Amino acid sequence: MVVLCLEGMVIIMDEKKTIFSGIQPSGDLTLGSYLGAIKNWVELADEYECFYCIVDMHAITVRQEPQLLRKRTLAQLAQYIACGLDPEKNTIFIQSHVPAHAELAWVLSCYTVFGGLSRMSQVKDESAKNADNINAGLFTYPSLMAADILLYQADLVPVGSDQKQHVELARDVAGRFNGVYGDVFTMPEVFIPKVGARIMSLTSPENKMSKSDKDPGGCIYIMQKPEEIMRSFKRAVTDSETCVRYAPDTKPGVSNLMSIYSVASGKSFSEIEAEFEGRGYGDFKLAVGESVVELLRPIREEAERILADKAYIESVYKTGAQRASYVAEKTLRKVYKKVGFVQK
Ligand code: ATP
Ligand code: LTN
Repeated sequence: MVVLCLEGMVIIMDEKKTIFSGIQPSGDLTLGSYLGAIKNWVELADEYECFYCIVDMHAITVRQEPQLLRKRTLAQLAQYIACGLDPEKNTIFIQSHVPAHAELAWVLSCYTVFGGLSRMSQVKDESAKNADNINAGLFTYPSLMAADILLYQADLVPVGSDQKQHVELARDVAGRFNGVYGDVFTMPEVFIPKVGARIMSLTSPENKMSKSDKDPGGCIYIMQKPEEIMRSFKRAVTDSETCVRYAPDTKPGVSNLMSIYSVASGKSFSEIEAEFEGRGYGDFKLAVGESVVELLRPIREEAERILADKAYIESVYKTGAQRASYVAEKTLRKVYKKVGFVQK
């Protein structure tokens, strides 16, 4: 057991393994980020010491409207809690409140090789989407993400499959640093769910469901009203057959709906195939839509309630930043000593 004393507050931390994950407040949270990431955070929360971050510093690699960024950051915090993350048990905080992230990111950028950064697909995708603003932050973003993870000596990083490459880069950086200075960083493992790792757009199922998607019908947001969710599912792209069967290569639209239904209802693919045998896609789409409405309803209602309580939100992010800083600064001090910086 580790006991932390912070400004009169005593925090007791069990010696559990550690989780770190984060989401950018660059848009409203989607069903994809819920099923690919947050749902697993909640499921893993009891077994691990968890740090869940709102990575606002990552978000500014793409131009953000300041008022909107602030609003989304607080809304995302309310949504984390509404999804089931208890701020008493988990450390929930805002990245820019813990300066150690920026400080370690600089050091790690000196241990990140150019070729590794050039291979990152997210850098290529974001550069293509923001051709007028291909900035250095977009390119060095994975060093900041490595700092996020390594500062907390995270054992596990639960994310959707699109983030696997970044966690691998964090492992490369940790390995390179440890190779020079000894065991400074824990080697993080990626945790990707078996179903839900890559939820696709409802209108173009060859693309990932993404909050920056320009087509509003392709994406479900966790705060969306039931009637809007149902409308999007009714319009979801399927195929010219009428058979509910899991075949992602030949039936991407139907297979995506099956993945969503499977995670939302807990049913296996074979149970879903049996349930809709001989029935049309209309019934199937309605059932998927209704399961998602019921999955998201309590989250939306709870998030609205929490968001109205400004004092509570402030107390969560302030306590979160204190707890996170305590752990992060310990790692940073060790790193500074190892690289040869003079102690303050
Ligand atoms: P952007 O459009 O800005 O790229 P995004 O919608 O892809 O954003 P992120 O903030 O990049 O969302 O992702 C948050 C977390 O949710 C990450 O762990 C990511 O892997 C996961 N995630 C995002 N979209 C999906 C998806 N469609 N399917 C499964 N997991 C997802
Ligand atoms: N790159 C991630 C967000 C992110 C993250 C992290 C995820 C930033 N730092 C650390 C896990 C661990 C994204 O774009 N979804």
